[in-house]
Amino acid sequence: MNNRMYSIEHIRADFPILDRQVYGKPLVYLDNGATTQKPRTVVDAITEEYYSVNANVHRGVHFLSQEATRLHEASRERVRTFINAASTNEIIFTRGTTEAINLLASSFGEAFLHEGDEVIVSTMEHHSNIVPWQLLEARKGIKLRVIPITDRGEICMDEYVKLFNEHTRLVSVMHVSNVLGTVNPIREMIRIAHEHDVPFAVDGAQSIPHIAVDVQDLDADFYAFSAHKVYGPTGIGVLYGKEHWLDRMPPYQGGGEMIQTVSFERTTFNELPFKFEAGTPDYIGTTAFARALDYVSALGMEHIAAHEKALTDYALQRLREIPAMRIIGEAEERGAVISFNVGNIHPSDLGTLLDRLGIAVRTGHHCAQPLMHRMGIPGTVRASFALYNTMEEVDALVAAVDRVRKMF
Ligand code: 7TS
Repeated sequence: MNNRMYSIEHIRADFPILDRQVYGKPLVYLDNGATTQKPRTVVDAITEEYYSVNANVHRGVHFLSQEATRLHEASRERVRTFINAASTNEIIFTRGTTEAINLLASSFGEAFLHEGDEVIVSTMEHHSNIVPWQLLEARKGIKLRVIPITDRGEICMDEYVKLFNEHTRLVSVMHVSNVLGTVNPIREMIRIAHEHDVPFAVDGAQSIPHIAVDVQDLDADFYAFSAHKVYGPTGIGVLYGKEHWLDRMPPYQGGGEMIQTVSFERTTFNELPFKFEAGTPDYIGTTAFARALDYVSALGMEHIAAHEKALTDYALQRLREIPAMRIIGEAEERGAVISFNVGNIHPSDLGTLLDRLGIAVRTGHHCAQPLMHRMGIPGTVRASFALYNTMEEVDALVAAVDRVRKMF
């Protein structure tokens, strides 16, 4: 590691769970695509705020309420700087990526989608970026158009371009695949969509933890992600949206916080971002989320990316030495996710036996059944890396996979 600050021992000491044993073996946690472990600073933020600040945010005149509100809104500002949004009005707190995309589908759909309109997604999408649009197919009679992918697991750009027509209203595509590891050419895809005057939404669930994202530089119209995949708490996420879109979109849910005045004759809605945040927000979670972003920023996204690339390159090289190994996803540009199958061993059998050896991986369809269908497989075993994983853990994975292979 060329960065002297990137001390893996010090980093691992920040994550108490990494010292755990499972079945009497040291835990090798390689399920970071599903959720990441939390550093002490994030967990401490939760207890500190409950012990010393807790009070409902906004509207309150008393001291604690104002302090809690200040922390909550400072977290919004922290998210804004992290993705370089132009304004905190563009940062909507949600429960996660899934809720962010549902908010978008529901509200953008209400304002801008009509029968016969088309939304473009890709074959490799997570169900979170398929099903909300399918609900609109049923409710509003819109049509989903699907970008095909190559055998290597890359977007077919020629086919993408051909999908645009006068009915296209939105493109919604993932930045990084949670199965293939593919880093999609999002910037170029956004540019093409904008050439057709079509806005572009990005599912950033798997990119935010791994690469520096600048929404203005990408020119993304919407960008969705979850705190828990970037070392933050569960139950918090973000929908970034350009203000000129959010301004024209109706509320997603009704309730407290999102209103200006309510009467039985006429109710008026709050301004951005509160228009989209009905009810008491998870203000404890947002504080902890901001701590998580501080944590990764202090390490430096570029150093995290370099560390994870070294892990991934090494893992790919070592895994390929195993007989009957099939890597699913051979994209040129790839992130810290490796899916594979070995011979005819069912992925869930392989995953269960790896678990017994202390190695936590995910198996199955990874909420991407259309992708599994495209690749002609029932599922994969997936190892996904984080900033705290080590080369020794890669060795442990490879040794365990080879051991299981020999058993079959
Ligand atoms: N989009 C992508 C690309 C994802 O990988 C996930 C979660 C989601 C959306 C949904 O995020 P949530 O925080 O709202 O649940 N992916 C995974 C996974 O790969 N294994 O478990 C969850």
